[in-house]
Amino acid sequence: MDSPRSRGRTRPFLRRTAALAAAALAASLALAVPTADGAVARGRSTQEPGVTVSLWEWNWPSIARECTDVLGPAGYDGVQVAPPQNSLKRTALGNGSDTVLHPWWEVYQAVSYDLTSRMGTEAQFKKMVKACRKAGVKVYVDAVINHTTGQGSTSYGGVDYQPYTYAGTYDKGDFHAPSGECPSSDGGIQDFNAKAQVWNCNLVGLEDLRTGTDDVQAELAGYLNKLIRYGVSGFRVDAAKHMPQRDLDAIYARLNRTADGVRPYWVLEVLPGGPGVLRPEAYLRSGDVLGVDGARQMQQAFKSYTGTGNVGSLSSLEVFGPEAGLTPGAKTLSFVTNHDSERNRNDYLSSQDGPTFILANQWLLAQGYGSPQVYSSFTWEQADASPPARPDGRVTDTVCGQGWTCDHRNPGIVAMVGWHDYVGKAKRANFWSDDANVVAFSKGNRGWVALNNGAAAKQVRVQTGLPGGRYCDVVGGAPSAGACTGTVVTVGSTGFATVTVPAKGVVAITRASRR
Ligand code: LM2
Ligand code: CA
Repeated sequence: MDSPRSRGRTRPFLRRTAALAAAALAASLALAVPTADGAVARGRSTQEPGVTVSLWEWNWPSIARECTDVLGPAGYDGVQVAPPQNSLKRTALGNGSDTVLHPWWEVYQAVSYDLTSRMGTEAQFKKMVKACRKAGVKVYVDAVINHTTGQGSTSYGGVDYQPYTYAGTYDKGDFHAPSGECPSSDGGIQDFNAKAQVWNCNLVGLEDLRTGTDDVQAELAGYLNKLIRYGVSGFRVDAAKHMPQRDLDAIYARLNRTADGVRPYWVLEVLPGGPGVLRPEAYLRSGDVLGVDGARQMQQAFKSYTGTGNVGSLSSLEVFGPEAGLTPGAKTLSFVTNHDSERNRNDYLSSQDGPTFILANQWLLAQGYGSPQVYSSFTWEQADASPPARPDGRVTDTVCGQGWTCDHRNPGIVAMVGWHDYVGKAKRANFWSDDANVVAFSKGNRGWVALNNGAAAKQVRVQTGLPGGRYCDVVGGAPSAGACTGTVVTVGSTGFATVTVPAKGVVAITRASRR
């Protein structure tokens, strides 16, 4: 099959021309665009992140290595990393059920914007970004900009703090609650349908920044621009639902272009639920959004035959996207799970679902809805558990299979990253299903795929949309020296093929895997 990099990458001799073209494109996007509420947002990058992987809470040296050794060669376009800013470091256990000194969520409590964190030092972060970019992998940062901390007084960066007082960064006037701008009785969010509370009160006690002020916006933009200077390409905006659109737009407008000369990617975490201005759809003007509802629908479809009592089937995903009530693909970062949803196993799939989880990721890559993101992190039993770490909380190097999941390395997923890249935005056609566990479809005349979420192999006879010939399955095998290492799919002169799709498996071919 064609090099999976052929789309996402520029060969070295093309880089200069590409950079010039990018700069021209960037200039054309620099026009100020007035928005509905009168604010002025600077134009956005039209870049989509392609296929990314979230290496959540991997330390920086491990991510650097992974970019070079695995992500670049496998054809991943980008990597999302955990919040790199200085954070809370707990010094004692709380009461009762609190048995984890350094829970994973310490990193979601921002203390300052120095980059000394559980994942490494500022120098290690910079090195990691450099190594990833060199491997052709862009870096996206989880940006905690809605709040600071809700507990503690000690941080990984050694900076001490007190409630609403962070020397050199913020004081009381920089927060909503002490400024009298949170309308709830206890300073927390009591009503998740009331925008003044959702935006201005303390989410689970986390001190809520006055993101509408010039001072706070300058501080946050300073942080994000530092990351951009280090080579970062964009941001997953944590708790974006807890900031008004106009604040997000104002912060975004202050951001510089990335090393590629384009506006940074900007994807907002806006959980579904809540009326009007609190809906994900209401944030599309301000950025892309996380595809949380899509992840939920995938769980319902994939879990139906595993005995958990859920209804639905793989064939129910024939309709997926806006027609199924989801946000538009071009504005969505799609995923099967993330660090929050994997802790909600009743509603979302996770690595613990084994082959079903792998297959769901393969399906998302095949379907091509949104910009798909694969997720690899650490294994846990307790929801609060720390990633593998030293006693002082600093995360240790990743060893796949030893406390770390690494599903992005699964050969079946890697193969579908290549297939996704090869078929590009070609339209889905020839959709076929058995009304239960098996679906098949083509993408334009670029490729064809079949997926089986059942417990038994199934033989299907379907239209592939491809010219007659012998094709190598690129998932169970690959083309090699004029032959196939795995299954051969024989397509007849009318485009039909008879194919056996393995249980919990995939068969995929492309124009380029024809022999
Ligand atoms: C997010 N998106 O909007 C993250 O994806 C999610 O993982 C974060 O919550 C949340 N927003 C805030 O950034 C996690 C975790 C919480 C944890 C917070 C802050 O799910 O449980 O809250 O990070 O570390 C913890 C305690 C909670 C306590 C709070 C403040 O679990 O009991 O609230 O700290 O001290 C009293
Ligand atoms: Ca807020």
